[in-house]
Amino acid sequence: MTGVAMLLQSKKAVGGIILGLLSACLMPACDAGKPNVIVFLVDDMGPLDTSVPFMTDEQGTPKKYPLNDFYRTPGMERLAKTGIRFNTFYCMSVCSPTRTSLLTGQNAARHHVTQWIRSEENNRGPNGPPDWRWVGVQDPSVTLPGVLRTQGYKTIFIGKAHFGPCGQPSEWPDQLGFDVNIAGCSWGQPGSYYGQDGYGHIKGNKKRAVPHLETYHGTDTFLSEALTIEAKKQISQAVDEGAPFFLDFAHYAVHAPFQSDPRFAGHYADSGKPKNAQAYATLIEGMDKSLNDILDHLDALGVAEETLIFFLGDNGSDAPLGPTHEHNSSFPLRAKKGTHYEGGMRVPFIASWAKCDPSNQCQQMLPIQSGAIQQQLGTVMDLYPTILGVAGAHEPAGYVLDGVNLKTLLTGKRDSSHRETFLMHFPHSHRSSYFTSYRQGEWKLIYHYLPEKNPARVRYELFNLNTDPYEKKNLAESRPDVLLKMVEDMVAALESEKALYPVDADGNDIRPLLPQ
Ligand SMILES: [Ca+2]
Repeated sequence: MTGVAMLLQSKKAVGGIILGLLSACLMPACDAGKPNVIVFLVDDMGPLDTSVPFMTDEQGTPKKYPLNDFYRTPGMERLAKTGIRFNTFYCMSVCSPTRTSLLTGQNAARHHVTQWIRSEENNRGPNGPPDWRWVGVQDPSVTLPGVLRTQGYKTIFIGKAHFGPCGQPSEWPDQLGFDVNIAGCSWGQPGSYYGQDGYGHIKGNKKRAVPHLETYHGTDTFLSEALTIEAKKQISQAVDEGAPFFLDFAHYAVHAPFQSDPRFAGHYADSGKPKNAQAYATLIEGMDKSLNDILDHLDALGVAEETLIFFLGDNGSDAPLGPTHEHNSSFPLRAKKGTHYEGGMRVPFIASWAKCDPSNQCQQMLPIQSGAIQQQLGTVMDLYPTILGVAGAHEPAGYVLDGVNLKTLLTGKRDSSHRETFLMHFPHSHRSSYFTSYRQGEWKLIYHYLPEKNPARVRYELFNLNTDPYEKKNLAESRPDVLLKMVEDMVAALESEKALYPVDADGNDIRPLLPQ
């Protein structure tokens, strides 16, 4: 080889290396095996608060109910077309326990954030366990964003946090593994949804004024819109920086106060529904516009194909449509937020790539069945292992997980190894007080520790959700065989998760009693 030829060859080699480095730098996040992930969390949204049907008939075909015709959610319809939704997806019955399960992949019975967190004082209630985790989760090394951050993800929080009380590190998402926090703090509701009110800083409930959004104070920008503008900015910035991102976009909507969003009020004026129910519907529609805007923005930036979206509510519906324990707010489901019935803890859930492209490498890694509806149950705890799975990450060594990876269920197939159980433990006082509900296959047990303090006034409620999905007929007395087994299995589940029990006046645990 001549000297010139050698020089040319070495130049070519160097050029190749440089080109390789450049293409690695410019490589879309997905080619590196790390898709962007957005959790789009809606506060207090139930599975009937949408024009997308989540209920199914006996053949598993989506079935519409009157509430589906009342609400308008074209953004969710778009996401349901590209993704898969779950007929049965469970969260805890109130905010902070669900949000902590999302962060940790653990059940509330195990992480011990069993009650919603009151910001200024410990709200364990008269018989609540003294050691419940009012201070929230404090260790960022085990949280979902904390682990994703070690994998090169930029981690962004926008909206309502409600992870911890005032004065604790858990008050602020950027102490829990998020690089960026906009509008998240201890508050479980906004001081006001109106920009003219400064979201509570100028007018409204000043003790719950939303932080960080001063730019919009005194304008007509509704809170859901302001958060969306901020989310789009953060997405653009993360894409510019070239790192994959994890965005926990947690709307304050549709939690009370039920303030009407003027952009959508006209759609419900002739509905015949009460004013606060109309206002609630405008909050739903504003949240839905936000989803649509985010999908458009991802598409415009050219990252929709490599961005995975998980849409869900954080507890059952709080729609102001009737008595707490009856079949109104989530008809045909029974009851609403905070209760032990299905309406208390069933939420809408959709998983989808922001834009379908089966040839995309990331989507091949996690194929999602478009337009499908999954009949097997999922829970909020499952998001932690599912998201770590797509990011190629693992939970910290020795860490105990209660969630399972939903990968197979997202393909629309049946997963015979998937557990069909859900334990929901609530040892506090609220709309439903001092209960554990335990779903196992077709059966659901509700155990009341202090039956005299609950509207049910019974210790045991037992429903067969196959034959009685709307919990109308208590079978506790007519099926003592099933009742005994369900109580035994519930006790075993509580013990294995190291649950804390309600206590009596002397501070002694009130443990579950087996039926006589
Ligand atoms: Ca909530």
